[in-house]
Amino acid sequence: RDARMSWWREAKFGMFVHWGVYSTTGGEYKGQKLPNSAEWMMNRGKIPIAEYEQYAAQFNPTKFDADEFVARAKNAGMKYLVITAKHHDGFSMFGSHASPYNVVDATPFGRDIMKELSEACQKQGIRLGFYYSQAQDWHHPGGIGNNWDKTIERVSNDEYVSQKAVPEVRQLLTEYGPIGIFWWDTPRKMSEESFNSLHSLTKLIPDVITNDRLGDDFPGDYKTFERQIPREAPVGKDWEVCMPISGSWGYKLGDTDFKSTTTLVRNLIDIASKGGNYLLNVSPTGEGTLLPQAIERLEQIGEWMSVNSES
Ligand code: FUL
Repeated sequence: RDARMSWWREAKFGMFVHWGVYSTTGGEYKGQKLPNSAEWMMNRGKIPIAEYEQYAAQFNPTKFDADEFVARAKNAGMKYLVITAKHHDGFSMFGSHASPYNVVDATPFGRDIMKELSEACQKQGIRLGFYYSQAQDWHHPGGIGNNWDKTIERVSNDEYVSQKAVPEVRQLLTEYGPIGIFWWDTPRKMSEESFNSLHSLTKLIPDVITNDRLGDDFPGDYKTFERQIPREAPVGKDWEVCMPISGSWGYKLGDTDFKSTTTLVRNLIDIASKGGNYLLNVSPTGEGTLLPQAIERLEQIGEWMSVNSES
């Protein structure tokens, strides 16, 4: 385990990326600002599945350039990148073989974003990780979380896991080059069989590291803290703090809550000095680029890093 964790322990700083269909409207639904982070748009707006699919049909981030994107992380001193391969809305940001509701088959863009990032990461020596919402899936009739769309005929959660989550996780782990991290999110009650089938997939790849959000009985390799830096480091545990650079994880139109560069650097020092990692989230827009506020901060952190870090 120590051998597997060593690069991660040294990495200290990574980029988290929340990007999906919700980014096209900046989290706004019919011109309405919704509470919570933008990636919760479908849930907050109680948007029917068929209607939300129309946003996918508009997803066309033609300004996205994986090499440039990864270079921004690298120049900020980040050593790894974790991106939402599938968030709670159920939309797969890669050419899924298990669900046609994906970026290659259901958008005008038609490009496999995860593949492009994987290639760029390999070229630039950045480790790639995938965020995957294994329990909540508001699109699949067996996924957890969508209790507002009454028009769909429900199937069992086991069916969702075996037909969508398991094959997608397997595909992500085996067809996208070396994967450093598998980042589970929002654990919910599932059958033991479902848990085990997901868990055993990550075990197939001996090097892959997981966080602690698959389920209560699966501590993973490290503990995730969300938005908050612990006052004291957890004893005898690896840990990471994930935090959005602004107020929202997904791109939110009119977001003015960007943290200052000073705050971000202080957070990094605070976390690193306690032995943890900092996973700082940025939010590409529907066009596939970052807002100038994020770019500026990443560049300033990079300047600070080049003066103050060893490598
Ligand atoms: C949460 C999710 O519900 C948020 O949307 C976000 O992905 C965050 C990192 O984890 O619990």
